[in-house]
Amino acid sequence: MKHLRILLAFGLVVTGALLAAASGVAQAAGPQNWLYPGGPVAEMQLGLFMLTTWIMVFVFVVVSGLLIYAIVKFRAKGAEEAGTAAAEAAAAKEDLPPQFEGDPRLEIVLTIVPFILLVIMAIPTVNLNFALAADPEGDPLHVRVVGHQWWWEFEYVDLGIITGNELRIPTGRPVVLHIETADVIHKFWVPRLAGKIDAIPGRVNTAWIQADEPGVYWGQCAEMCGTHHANMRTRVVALPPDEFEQWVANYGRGPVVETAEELAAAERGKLVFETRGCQACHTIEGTSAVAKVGPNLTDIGTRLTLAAGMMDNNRENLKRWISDPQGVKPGNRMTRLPLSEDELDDLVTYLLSLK
Ligand code: HEC
Ligand SMILES: [Cu+2]
Repeated sequence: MKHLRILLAFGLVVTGALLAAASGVAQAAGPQNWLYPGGPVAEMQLGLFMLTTWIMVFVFVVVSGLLIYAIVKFRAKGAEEAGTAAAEAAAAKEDLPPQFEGDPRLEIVLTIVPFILLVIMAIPTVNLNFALAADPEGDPLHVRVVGHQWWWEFEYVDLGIITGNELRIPTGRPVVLHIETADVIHKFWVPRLAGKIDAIPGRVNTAWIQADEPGVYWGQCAEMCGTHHANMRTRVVALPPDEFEQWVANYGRGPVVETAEELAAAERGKLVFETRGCQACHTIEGTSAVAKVGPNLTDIGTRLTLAAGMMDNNRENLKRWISDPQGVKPGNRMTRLPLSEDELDDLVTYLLSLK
């Protein structure tokens, strides 16, 4: 009985230490730390994970505790002199322990306890699967998500908006994602908002996310999809509902500039965009460019990053990207077009004014 109490105390100490470590990890909120959920879906998934983890920790502690107990308690006495003739003679003389076969009480316990533990895990697992497969309550926003090598396309089916790599959503409102791929298998994953969801050729997988607080939630393609799998990132930008509505209202309104000079440059830049090859692959609302090989650039001036999260979106990086896309992201599907320094300047002024 005394040993059992020591064992129990040992189990409690180990479990407590693990708990403390786990909550420390959860609080270290990195941008992709799924232990730090940013909405109800990730929270429910974390809850289930924690439940199963603690059951596993309990099993581990009990089993290894019994093992340690048995090793210590039933170790060969006088093992220090093992191998000597005297020790062997002593061992041979020692009586064998009582011999018996099976123990029905022990076997029943060893069957029932794991069964109960599995049931405790199975019920919430099945429940959560059904809960997440059902349509969320409230008035969800529907977004078609399409994986491309190596960028993401987001189409707001009810709003007539298409963006790339950056998903803007209102806080506190569920967003149903209809996930597809244009080429190979990808996997949409924004760890702080929900677990991974496959993008499979010929299929549409549905899932929903919701962000409770405004902020930027990082994502990463989670299925090896070619050279730039690691550079196929995404940002979910959660905005307060009125700011989201503002973004929706501003979408496609054309250049937003401060001076007449800038406006003239943006107009020239638009012409470059429409006539020098960009229109063969990109769309910008309100221009003659309607192609869909690359990301829709209608709101490119509002985006935080370029080339699926590879670099910040600013004047310098945009110039670098347009003048040498293959140098920045070798093998990606954008070609370099010959432009003069002035044309490039005007083009970048135009793109950054689209916000
Ligand atoms: C042959 C097709 C093609 C042409 C021509 C092309 N692009 Fe692209 N563009 C793409 C593709 C594909 C991507 C996505 C690359 C990636 O991230 O993997 C892209 C990405 C971009 C991005 C980054 C978008 C984002 O959300 O990260 C910008 C900006 C851009 N292109 C501007 C231009 C401009 C300006 C021109 C004309 C000078 C141009 N592109 C010509 C195919 C093209
Ligand atoms: Cu991918």
